[in-house]
Amino acid sequence: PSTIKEELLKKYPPKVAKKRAKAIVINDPEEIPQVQANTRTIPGIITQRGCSYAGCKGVVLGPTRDIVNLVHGPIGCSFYAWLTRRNQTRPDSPEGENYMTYCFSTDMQEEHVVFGGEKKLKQAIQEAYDLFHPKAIGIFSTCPVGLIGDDVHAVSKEMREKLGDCNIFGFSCEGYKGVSQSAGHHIANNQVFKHVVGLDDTDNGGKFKINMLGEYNIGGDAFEIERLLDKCGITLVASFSGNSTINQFENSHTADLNVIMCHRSINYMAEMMETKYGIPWMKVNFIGAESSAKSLRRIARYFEDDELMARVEEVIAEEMPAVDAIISDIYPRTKGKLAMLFVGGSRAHHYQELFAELGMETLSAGYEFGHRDDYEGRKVIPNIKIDADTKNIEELKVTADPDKFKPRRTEEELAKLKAEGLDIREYEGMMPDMKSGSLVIDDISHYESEKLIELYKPDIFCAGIKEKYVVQKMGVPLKQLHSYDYGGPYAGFTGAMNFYKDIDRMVNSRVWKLIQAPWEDVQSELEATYVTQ
Ligand code: CFM
Ligand code: HCA
Repeated sequence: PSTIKEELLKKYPPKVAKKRAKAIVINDPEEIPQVQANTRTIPGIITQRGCSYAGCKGVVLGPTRDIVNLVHGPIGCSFYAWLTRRNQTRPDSPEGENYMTYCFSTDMQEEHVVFGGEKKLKQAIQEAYDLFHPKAIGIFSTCPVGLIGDDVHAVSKEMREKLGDCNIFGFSCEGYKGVSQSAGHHIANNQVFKHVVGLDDTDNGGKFKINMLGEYNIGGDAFEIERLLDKCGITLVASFSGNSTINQFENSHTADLNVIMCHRSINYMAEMMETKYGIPWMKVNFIGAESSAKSLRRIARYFEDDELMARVEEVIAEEMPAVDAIISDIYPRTKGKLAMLFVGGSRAHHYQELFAELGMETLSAGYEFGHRDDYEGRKVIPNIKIDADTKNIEELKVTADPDKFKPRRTEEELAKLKAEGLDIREYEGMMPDMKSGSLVIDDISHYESEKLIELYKPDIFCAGIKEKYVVQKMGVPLKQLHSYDYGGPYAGFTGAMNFYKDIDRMVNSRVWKLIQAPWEDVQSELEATYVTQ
C-alpha cells in the first residue's frame, strides 16, 4: 500500500502532493491513523463532491413529500436536482399531497441578480400557496442569493405572517457555504429543528416509539426498513426524511429513541433533540442482512422488553432462511473478489458489510465529504480543528425545553446499557471495520481513482454517475451506490438479496473485459505527431 500511495502522489506538484498525502492513509484498525477530512478541495483537482445546496435541498429536505421545496435561484440549480436522487415516497392516498414530482424555482434572471430578487421570491411563494395551499414551504438559497444579499429569512417571515396557515422557512444553503454537501446537511438540520420539530405534541400511541434518522428511502430502502419495524411491533414516529411528512417532523419529539442510519448527514439533529427533549440516540445500520439483524436486536435491547426481544428473534428467524439460500448459491462465485467504494458520507462504510457477506474484500474506500469522526470514530471529535469554513456554519445553542424535556432514561440506566455493550451516542467510524493495509482516501480525485484502478484492478468499483462510464470504459464494472443504478432496495433482508444478485451479475460478467476502445484496436488511424515550428 505504501508504494501505491507513492504512485498516486507522484504526478502532483510538491505542495499538492503534501496536502493529498494527509487524505490518503494506510489503515491500521488497531491504531487508527488520522485522516484529513472536511477540508477544501485543492483547486484544479477533479473532485466527486457537490455543493452545500445539494446537501440541504436535495439530500435532507428533498425526500419530504408535503413541503413545497422552492429554490431561489437560476433554473439550472432546480432542474438538475429534479428527481435524480431516486428518493421514493408513498402518500396515504392517491390524492395525498406529494410535491416531489414538481420542480419549484424562482427562475432568477440577470435582472434579479442586479436589482435584487426578493420581490420575485414573494411572488413565487404566493403563487405556490395559491396553487397548492401546502402546509409548509421551504426556501433554498443558491449561490447568487448570498452574493446579492437577498434575505430569504425575512421574506419567509413576512409571507408566513401574511398567509397565516403555512409554515414558511428559509435556508442559507448557498452552494459555496462550507466545503461540500456536508455544510448543507448541517444547515438543513438547524432550520428543521428550529422551525418544525416539536410543534405537535399529540401522542399517537405505540409501545416502542422511534425516529429513523438519516434514511432517505433511496430505491425504496425505507419501505423495507418500515416493513421490518412494523413486523417487530416497533412504531416509527418520524423518518428524517425518507417517505416522510412535515407532521412527522413536528411530532418527532414524542419518540423514545432516535436511531441513526447516516451519521454524517443528521447527527446534529440527534444531538439537538437529546439536549432539548431528552431522547437518546443510537447508531444502526440496515445495510447487510447481519447488520439488519443486529440493528433490530439493539433497538429491542434499548427498550429492555422481553416480548419485543422475542418478537425480534422470531422476525430474524423468519427472514434469514431466504437470505441464506441465496448467499449459499452466490458466495462461491463472488468469494475473493475485490471491491472499492467511494461515495458520500456513510455508504462507503455501510456497503462494506454487504460485500463481506459476499466474501468480497474492500481494498480501498473513502468518503466524498465525511468528517474525521466518520472515519476514525466520534472519540476524535474534541480534537477536530475548527477551521474558518466550519465556523461559517451556524451552531445552534440548544437547551433543555422547560416544558417538554423528559429524559427517556436516567444517566445510570444509559450507563448500564452501555456497560452491557449497547453503544448509545457512539459511532466507531469506518476504519475499525477495514483491514490493516487497506487504503482510506478522503475526497478522492478523478486522477487518483483511475490510478487506483490501474494498479489494483478491482472486480468492482462503487461510486456515482460522474465516475460510472469512465470506469466502465476501463473494463471495470461500476455500481452506483447513490442511485443504485435504477435498482434497489438494498436495505434490510430483501435488500441484501437484491444486492447479492446484482453484484453477482456484475462481477461475473465477462462483457467488461471484452470492451476495447477503437483507438486501442486500430492504432494507426489515430497516430499523429505534433510538430512545433
Ligand atoms: Fe448520508 Fe445519503 Fe451518504 Fe449523504 Fe449523498 Fe445519498 Fe451518498 Mo449520494 S445522506 S452521506 S449526501 S447516506 S445523496 S442518500 S448517496 S452522497 S453516501
Ligand atoms: C448529491 C446527490 C448525489 C449525487 C450522486 C452521484 C446522489 O450529492 O448532490 O454523483 O451520482 O446520491 O444523488 O450524491
